Amino acid sequence: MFKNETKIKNIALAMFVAIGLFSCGKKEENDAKNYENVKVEGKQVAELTAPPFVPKPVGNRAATKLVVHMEIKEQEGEMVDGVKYTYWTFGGSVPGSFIRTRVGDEVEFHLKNHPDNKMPHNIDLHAVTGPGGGATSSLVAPGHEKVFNFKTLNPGLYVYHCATAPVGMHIANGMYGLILVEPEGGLPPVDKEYYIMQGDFYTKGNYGEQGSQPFDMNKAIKEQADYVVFNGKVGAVTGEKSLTAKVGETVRIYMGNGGPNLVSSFHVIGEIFDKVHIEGGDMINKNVQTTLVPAGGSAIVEFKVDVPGTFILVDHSIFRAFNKGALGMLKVEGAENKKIHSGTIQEGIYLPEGGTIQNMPKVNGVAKSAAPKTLAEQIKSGKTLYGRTCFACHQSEGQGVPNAFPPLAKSDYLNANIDRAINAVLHGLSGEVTVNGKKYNNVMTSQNLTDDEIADVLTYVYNSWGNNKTVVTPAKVKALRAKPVVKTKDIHE
Ligand code: HEC
Ligand SMILES: [Cu+2]
Repeated sequence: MFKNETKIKNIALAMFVAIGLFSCGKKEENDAKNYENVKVEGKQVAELTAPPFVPKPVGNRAATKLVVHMEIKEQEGEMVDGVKYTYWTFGGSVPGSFIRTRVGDEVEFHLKNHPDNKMPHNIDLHAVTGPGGGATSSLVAPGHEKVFNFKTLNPGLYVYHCATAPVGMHIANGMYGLILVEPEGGLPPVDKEYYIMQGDFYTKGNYGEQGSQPFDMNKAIKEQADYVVFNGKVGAVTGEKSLTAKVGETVRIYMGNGGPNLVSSFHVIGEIFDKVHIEGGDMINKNVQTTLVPAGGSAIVEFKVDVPGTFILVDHSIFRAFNKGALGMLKVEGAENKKIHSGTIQEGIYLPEGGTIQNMPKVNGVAKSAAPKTLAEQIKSGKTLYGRTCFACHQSEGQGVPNAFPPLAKSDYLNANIDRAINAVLHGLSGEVTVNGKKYNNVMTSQNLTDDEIADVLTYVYNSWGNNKTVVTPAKVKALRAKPVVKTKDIHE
């Protein structure tokens, strides 16, 4: 009896689910059908762009026959200063060329494998309805070209990638990109559009190990990425290569994730996404802090920039950002808006994250001095302070982290100018600096320490790891603190 009742319930449930699925499936089929029957007008060659740029919007144009010429190139590039890596690319960049289509377009895809390449490749476009997303019809040997056609039936932002065995290896070497299928009439216009794609890389040597670094299959299988980057390399979207916008503009980022393994928690420090096309589809979420971009997936994010400054793009799995490369920059120029952001010591670029992580409780900087300390006492207290504040970035032996945090050990920058070092701790430091011949372009937050503490910690640093044994007195720090902040390129970019 009891058993029977459950049975009936289960049958009812199954029917309900079946009807639900059926009707849902039917509707989607109708939508896709609509586009299947859209007539195309004329023929044009698709504009392709390398990241971080995207081709012109489709606007109001009718569906057309769109010819895509995509060339595969295996080429050496630089993962980070001094680290060479052989990338396999669609169109000569990682991620590959951005393809922009309209729903209903008939795409004639020419996939060319450069004669100098060593491997066969193909392409699986997630925007394609059909076997392998095109992969089964596009396998192409070096020195050959394959042509296949498809019709775009579903609007959205789609990943494409190589799907030649071993698939993971082809993707890990950079073989992915984005294809946008705009809806009829195009996406609403915005002021700036950019193309960013995350990828994880696996090398024989660890992060920053110099020289030519081959792909490491074992690390890839274990998902132990040495590099997690935006647009194929560390620093592809920082410094001179930062994205730019002006106050008041709306920025749209086409964000993809090639993987092969890791999902991205995409976040822009100091901004809130006004709109997110979740997973690159139709559904729009609003007022989002961090959006998840799956491996082999995408998102379209939009936000208006209201205040000037440098906004940092990160994968909020935050060690990836600060230690593996998943960090980009958007530089916004224009007038301050004190109502939205008051702007404090560091002109407000970075405090939401860096500030809360690193700041010690605010003190007013007045030295509560007792008797002056001996050098040994200063070093002892400085060592403790170092472990509490500087250690996180500059590391235990002052060795720093390649391409992220400059060394304090034998640092020519430190040893050359004491005032400058004191100012860095007092006011923070951002913009490009060169330490021991290597360039850094990152943000050090101000440290909120008293004059005594700054004197001690710098004395400790100067008397360790081969530095020049300077003794920094609280009086010297006090004198510098009293001076107005000079907005040089070092402090303010
Ligand atoms: C949040 C990470 C972080 C912390 C904490 C930090 N720094 Fe820095 N520091 C940096 C970064 C990043 C730079 C380079 C800034 C740039 O690129 O403009 C830097 C640069 C410096 C420099 C100049 C460059 C060099 O290597 O000689 C000195 C000196 C320095 N820091 C000292 C300190 C001291 C002392 C402390 C602790 C009181 C400290 N920093 C805490 C991140 C940090
Ligand atoms: Cu391939």
